[in-house]
Amino acid sequence: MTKSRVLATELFPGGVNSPVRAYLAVGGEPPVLVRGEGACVWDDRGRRYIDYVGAFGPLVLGHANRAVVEAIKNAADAGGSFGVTGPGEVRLAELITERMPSIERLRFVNSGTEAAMSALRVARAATGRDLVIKFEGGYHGHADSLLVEAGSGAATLSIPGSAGVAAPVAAQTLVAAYNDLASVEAQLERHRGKVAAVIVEPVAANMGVIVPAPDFLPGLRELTSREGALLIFDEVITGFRVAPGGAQELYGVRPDLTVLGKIIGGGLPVGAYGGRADLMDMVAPVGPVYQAGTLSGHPVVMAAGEATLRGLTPDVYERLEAAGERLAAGLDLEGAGVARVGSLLTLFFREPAPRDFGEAKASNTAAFARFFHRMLDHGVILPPSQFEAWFISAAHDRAVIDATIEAAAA
Ligand code: KE4
Repeated sequence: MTKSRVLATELFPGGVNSPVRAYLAVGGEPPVLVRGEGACVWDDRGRRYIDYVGAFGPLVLGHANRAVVEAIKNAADAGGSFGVTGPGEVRLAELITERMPSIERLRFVNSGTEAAMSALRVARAATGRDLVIKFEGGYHGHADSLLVEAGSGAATLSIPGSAGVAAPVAAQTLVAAYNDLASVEAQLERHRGKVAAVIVEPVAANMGVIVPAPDFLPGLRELTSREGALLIFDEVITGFRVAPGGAQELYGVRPDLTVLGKIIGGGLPVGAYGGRADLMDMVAPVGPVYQAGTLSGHPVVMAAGEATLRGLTPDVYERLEAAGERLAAGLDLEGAGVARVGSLLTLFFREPAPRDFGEAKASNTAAFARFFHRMLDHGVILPPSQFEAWFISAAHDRAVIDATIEAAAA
């Protein structure tokens, strides 16, 4: 174990500041990465890797994108956070609301977790109902009420829910099956008049990528409208990645509230929640829902987010789609199946690619772990779990994609 790892293990639980980084699902010692540029990262021994982690989604333009770095430098040079609304927040919010018209009003926070928990609070206040429905394998951050059979880190660590979540809190969260409208209808019927909201990753990405069945998202819209529950799209990963207006544009379904993160901060800590103006006017200081944050809307974060969204031009989306298509077609491995939406994909060690969490869980995770290390040895670094998505950036050009395909076939 390297010296820095020994020190890290003494300083942080498991030596990490987020569980998935400990490589428990794939074994071995994580590299110590010290530099990133474009589609690549370098470790402390100078080894180069083609990177499909991309900070788990935010770096859709690649590492150290010049426009993003310049924007961060200029905002930092102008001084820090002033404790009043600044022009950077307004500019980024304008870009977000232009591209996602379902968001009439929004509030910036500092993580996807904060955004999701705040959106649930608004939903409960707006409906006067206590229960929420999430999906098995869905991950919306680590707020108590959402760590109930969560996906992502929890699924990777095989912990259904989490220790420390009070039973009465967990009891307020119902679980349905992704791509199974009947399971949602059953929960709504069983708890008629008591469900405040259904929260869903419109493209599931925390059980690996699971593509929504054609009737799933429209069905959720119809069921929640009929039952007087709100529909919340968690677009922390899909937002501005799978289409200029996110999954809600791609699939043509308008949620009541949207949760955002990752890309809108250009790699810096960020989250946002927003939607119908009547709902967002429930939030303090206008309405009775309290939510606050010392560094919410920080000028440097807003500048990074604005530069990133401005860098997401039609041409870049075409490149992201072409790169995703080429990579998916090239990952032709025995016993493996690829699920993809745009520049978001997962290579599952099961065939065909799973349609829900149950099928995803049945993937051959040992085969994934072997593949992960083989790719690492060939200079490609993947998210260290079968239950994570690979993130392609605008910097992943044809040469990088073809080198990845070659490494996978080696
Ligand atoms: P954060 O609180 O980590 O900023 O966002 C939570 C979150 C909310 N919603 C979705 C759909 C998410 O994917 C996430 C966080 N994603 C994981 C990756 N699957 C972050 C990586 C990690 O936990 O270290």
